[in-house]
Amino acid sequence: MSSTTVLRVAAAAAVPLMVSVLGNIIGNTINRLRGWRGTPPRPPRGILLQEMITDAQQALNMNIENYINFAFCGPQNSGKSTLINSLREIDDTGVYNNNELDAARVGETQTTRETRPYGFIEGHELDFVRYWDHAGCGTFDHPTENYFRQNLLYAFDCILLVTASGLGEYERTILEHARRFETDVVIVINKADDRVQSKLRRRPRHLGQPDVNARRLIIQETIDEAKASITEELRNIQQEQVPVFVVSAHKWRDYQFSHSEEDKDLSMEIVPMIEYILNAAFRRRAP
Ligand SMILES: Nc1nc2c(ncn2[C@@H]2O[C@H](COP(=O)(O)OP(=O)(O)O)[C@@H](O)[C@H]2O)c(=O)[nH]1
Ligand SMILES: [Mg+2]
Repeated sequence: MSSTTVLRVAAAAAVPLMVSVLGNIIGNTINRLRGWRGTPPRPPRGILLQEMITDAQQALNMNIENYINFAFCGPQNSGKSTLINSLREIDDTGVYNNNELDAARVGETQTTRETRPYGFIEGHELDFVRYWDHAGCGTFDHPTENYFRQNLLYAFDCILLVTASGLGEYERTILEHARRFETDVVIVINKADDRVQSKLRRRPRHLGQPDVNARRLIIQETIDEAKASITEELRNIQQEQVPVFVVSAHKWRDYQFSHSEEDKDLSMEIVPMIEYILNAAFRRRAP
């Protein structure tokens, strides 16, 4: 076949989806969920589906039928905006039209003042997914009883509770309400690259730079230690079923550009985290 024939065949067929770095690893999970675009998530008991659809539209301008929506909550500075950017495979400077394709603003002086969605360009294989940078999370110590309901957190397919340390009052309240409103939630321990760095600094000099196996061992230790303390806290509040993912938003972003195995290893549990939330969305939408 000549190259012009190939071109003509490609043009006649449906436009192929852009395959992302993530798609190369968990393409099947993405495609399976894609088929459920158009089916809204199941509402929690006591809330009518139509009411949930309308409320989400009116309060947040959120379309829960045609998009899969994930909420990123957690204290300021835990890296929510950075994580959203890295999952969208852009750096922190990407600005398009001040719309939902912009980069989420990162850093202390550019905090999120309003809850807003970030998406993908049409034709990207994740173009049916919206990541919501949730405003106001963790800006107060004692979220009110109505916080979850007022912010319509139950209308999201899954909540990602991002923290760089342990569980405070805010996180515990979100967990409790998520259980009450039958909404999936995961805990994301971000900035784990910092923990690896401190471990490396403590490594005896005579051992030199770690090789691949030593590096992977250090990473696994970091993940295990970070999880052990959170798991203990979760057990104390009878929430041990909540999954915990230890990640580095920075290293996942680096990996988009470097494609180096080292960056991928150091991004830690980013891929299992995404796979988990996509499956959570699937469970909530598929009958
Ligand atoms: N070391 C490290 N720093 C991070 C990571 N993610 C975010 N940060 C830094 O943490 C700070 C706060 O990030 P930002 O995304 O604005 O947090 P937000 O307030 O939760 O949205 C910024 O200086 C980021 O560069 C990470 O994975 N590793
Ligand atoms: Mg932010």
